[in-house]
Amino acid sequence: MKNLGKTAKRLEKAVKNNEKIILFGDADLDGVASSIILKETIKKIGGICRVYISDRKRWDYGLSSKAILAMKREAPGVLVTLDCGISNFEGAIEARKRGFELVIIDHHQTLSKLPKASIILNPMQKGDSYPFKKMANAGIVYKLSREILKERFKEKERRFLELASLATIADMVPREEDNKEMLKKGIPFLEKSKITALKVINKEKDKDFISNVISLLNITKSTGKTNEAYLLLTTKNEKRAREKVKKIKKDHALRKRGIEKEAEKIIKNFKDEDVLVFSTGSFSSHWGGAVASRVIKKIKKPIFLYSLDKRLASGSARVPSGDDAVKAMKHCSKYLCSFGGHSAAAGFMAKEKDLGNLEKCLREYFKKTKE
Ligand SMILES: [Mn+2]
Repeated sequence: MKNLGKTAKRLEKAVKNNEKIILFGDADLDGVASSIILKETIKKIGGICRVYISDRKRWDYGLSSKAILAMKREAPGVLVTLDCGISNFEGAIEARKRGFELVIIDHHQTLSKLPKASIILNPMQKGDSYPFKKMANAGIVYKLSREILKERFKEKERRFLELASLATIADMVPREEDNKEMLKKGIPFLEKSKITALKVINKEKDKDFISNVISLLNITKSTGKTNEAYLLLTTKNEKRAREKVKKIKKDHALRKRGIEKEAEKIIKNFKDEDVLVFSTGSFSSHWGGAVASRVIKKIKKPIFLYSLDKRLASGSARVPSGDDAVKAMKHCSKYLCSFGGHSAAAGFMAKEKDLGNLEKCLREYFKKTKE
């Protein structure tokens, strides 16, 4: 994989030279698992790093300028993005301006250009000959950790396998090749997990235990610098884990009702002649993806959902298999401030005044691809 060795060497050098390392992970389980694996890897070779988990509500998606501002007092240092960054052009410039050296570790599709970073580790980038492109980000970080720890990787292998497997399932990447191999080893470990929080969640030896964990932990509340999933997966204190699980379960039930209601509303209003659902709702922007996922299960059409805040729309796209949301947005990029993600699930930001044109452009694009 292009830059795997280079990234490992850069981090080893940073530890040796006592440089500050700051990890910036995406908010979902893949971002959280990636952050935990890399943090513990760096700790194992004697380094310390600060972890920030994206707070999409406060900072928008990914490595935004707002996120850089929130981390500015950590500069100078090596800032590593995990499960985000590949489409954050402004954030990359802002990071450099604030005195960070930027290392991007991401698995999302690359756009027509790459952000300015010191190193980019992403099998999707041009010139990367690694044959399998569809790992979760935590799957890439798992390989990076093995590269850094060498023989000592064994001591962490089980925990990292559990975390990376959880992320691989949560991110819904295809269960083929490297992913299949990982899950073959990882799932039996997960079912008898040694992670304190997972032991607490699996008290009743639930048969849907893994999907239960994912629905509880994939979207959790921010706690300032990190989020509830991060804190839960890193605590060794069983009592604290029990309390946190109880709270997360309560929030989750509430959120689930909100998401279902919103999805039902969109499904009810859907007019069959449409090739595309383009809609706004009262959901907060970080639920958009969950609502869209629910809607597309019923209505097998491309769906773009957004919520508006200060004339800026932030949204989630889901498209049926065979379609490509990122390609569609590349086609309509002049009406978008930013976008990125995977072919089946992606995110975007657009100015309110461009939404009409964006919708028109997307409708035309999908109509054409159906011809
Ligand atoms: Mn991911």
